[in-house]
Amino acid sequence: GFLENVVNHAPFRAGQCDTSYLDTYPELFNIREKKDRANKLLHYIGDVSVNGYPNIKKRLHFSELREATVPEIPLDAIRPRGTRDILMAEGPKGLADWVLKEKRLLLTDTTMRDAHQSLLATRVRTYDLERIAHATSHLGGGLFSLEMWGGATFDVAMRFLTENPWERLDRLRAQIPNLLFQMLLRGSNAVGYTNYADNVVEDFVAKAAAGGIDVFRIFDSLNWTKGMKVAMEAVQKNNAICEAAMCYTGDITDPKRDKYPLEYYVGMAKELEQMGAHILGIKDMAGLLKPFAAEKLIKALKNEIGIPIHLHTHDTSGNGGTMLLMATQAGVDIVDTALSSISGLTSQPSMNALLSTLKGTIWEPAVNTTGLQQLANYWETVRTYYEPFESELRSSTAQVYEHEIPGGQYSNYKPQVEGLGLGHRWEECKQMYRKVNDMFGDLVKVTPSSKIVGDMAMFMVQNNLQPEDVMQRGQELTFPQGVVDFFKGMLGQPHGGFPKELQKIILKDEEPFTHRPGEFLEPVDFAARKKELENKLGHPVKDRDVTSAVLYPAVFEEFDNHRQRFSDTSVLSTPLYFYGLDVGDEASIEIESGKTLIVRLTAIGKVHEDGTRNIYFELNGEPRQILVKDRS
Ligand code: BTN
Ligand code: 3PY
Ligand code: ZN
Repeated sequence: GFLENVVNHAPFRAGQCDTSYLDTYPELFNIREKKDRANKLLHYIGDVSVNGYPNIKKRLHFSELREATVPEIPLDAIRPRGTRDILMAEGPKGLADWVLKEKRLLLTDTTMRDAHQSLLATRVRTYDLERIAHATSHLGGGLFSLEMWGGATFDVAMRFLTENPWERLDRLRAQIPNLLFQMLLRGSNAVGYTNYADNVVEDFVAKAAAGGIDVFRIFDSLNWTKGMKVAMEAVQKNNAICEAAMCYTGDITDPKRDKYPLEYYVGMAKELEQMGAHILGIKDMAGLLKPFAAEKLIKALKNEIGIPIHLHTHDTSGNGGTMLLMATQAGVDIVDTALSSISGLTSQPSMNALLSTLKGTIWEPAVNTTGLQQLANYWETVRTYYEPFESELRSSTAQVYEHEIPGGQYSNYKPQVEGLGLGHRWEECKQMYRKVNDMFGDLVKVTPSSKIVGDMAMFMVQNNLQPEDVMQRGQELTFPQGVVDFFKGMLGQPHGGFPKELQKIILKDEEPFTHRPGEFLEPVDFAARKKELENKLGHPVKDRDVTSAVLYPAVFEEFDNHRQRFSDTSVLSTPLYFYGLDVGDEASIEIESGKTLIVRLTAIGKVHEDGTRNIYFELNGEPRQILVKDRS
């Protein structure tokens, strides 16, 4: 209206008028900002309505998706005292002692991180997490922790969901002050796929701890403890809980698979305890730990170490629930499970099912079974929004003992294989994954070493190569850069070393090194990076966004461009964000607390010569028209 005309008027914009009144009352400009925001969001909605969300195999329709029911928490309900209250009172060591004394089995709920990383390609948005957060803090009262950050979520939030991972942390922390927040940290690779300079890892941990992460599960993708030290010390320095994890691979019950026997794990566990871990994590990322192996492992560890044991697995084979039961009987302290509707297959075993199993036993967890069912019901509906990201795995499969693909990689690997046009050779890619593992000397495979194996397998399938071909004609081949860097030692040293002959073939004339990569990487000058970034983006940035940009330079910039162009699209519901509207659909958007926009798509105009279309909306009952490029 009038105000818009004024602020767009050239003399006004050039400052050729007395604006002291406006300077005195900056709040007058809020209207403009809100209008601007509404306009930007309409552009996003118009764009996604016309062009769809990039790279999804199936488009759903806004009007066909149901709103998920959020369990009602009475206004006067008192939030249950939780594990975070214990941490606040007793500190990390006190919390670990409390765990040891607790006879009941403790549960971590992975629904907000690994479960959807493993079933839905990490695509669950902050919107859906935040809506259930308050109810989770009440109904999840007796849980040990919520795993809700880290792993692939940091990257995927920016890259595919165009949202800020730090804001996700803030928004969840604000709603859930009583339960421990847990993240997955890839040691020297932080939340990335490559080793970073030590000060980058230290900076990241400090910011994550300040943002509200309590438990850091730290691992190294080769079980190389040297690659964990910097991160572990940073966590200890920030007075958070240091859960140092060893990754489980192979099979300790198979005498033929003797590279990783029981003694290997006991030795590593002792080392991690000596390095100051508050909790020992066992990270069975692919679900290879079989029931009797779990019994053997937990019993041995309970005899050899004095810190609590936290067991993580994936239910890919369908043996996950049985395995957790054996581990429970053997004395494990904490296990990872997911709410039933987002459990099973490549995700964690079902929490709700394990609860029924343990009912009436000495291990029965002190949680609200009905409440956890209500939370599972919420996620059952929310999951339908993400259908295009589901893998085609419909039943559990013992094939995982052959290919050994981690659950968190599986649901992302499939789209990568499809993206290369190799969808019809998926079976071959899985088998090649194992062949590459054996060729590489039988590795611990977990991000990022798993990505190296996966990339190499895709490369070999794409180029019709077998391991023999690589050994014979490798000198002529150009290998994926990640594979070359891996053999150079950029991710650290694998147990037993690299296979020498293959290493020569892949590195050609380059010399590998055996030092810790972090010792050689230049420390990052954060102040300089901040200046650079602000100059490039043309607006001020927060310190933690500098951290994001240091970890993921290109991804962060693209995310920032999206935000400048469309404003914060994390306020859009998930159906709206992925699928836009069809003509006649109406959606409400709460752009901030108490401020709601009602958007109705009234018509989509014909394509113009230049490929644009007019999109007609009603915004709070007023007609609005925008121009969108049709990219079809
Ligand atoms: C894994 O690969 O082990 C974990 C899944 C991570 C997937 C993300 S999606 C974007 C990025 N590019 C990749 O190739 N993988 C990661
Ligand atoms: C990750 O690092 O993202 C994982 O989930 C590894 O299992
Ligand atoms: Zn996992």
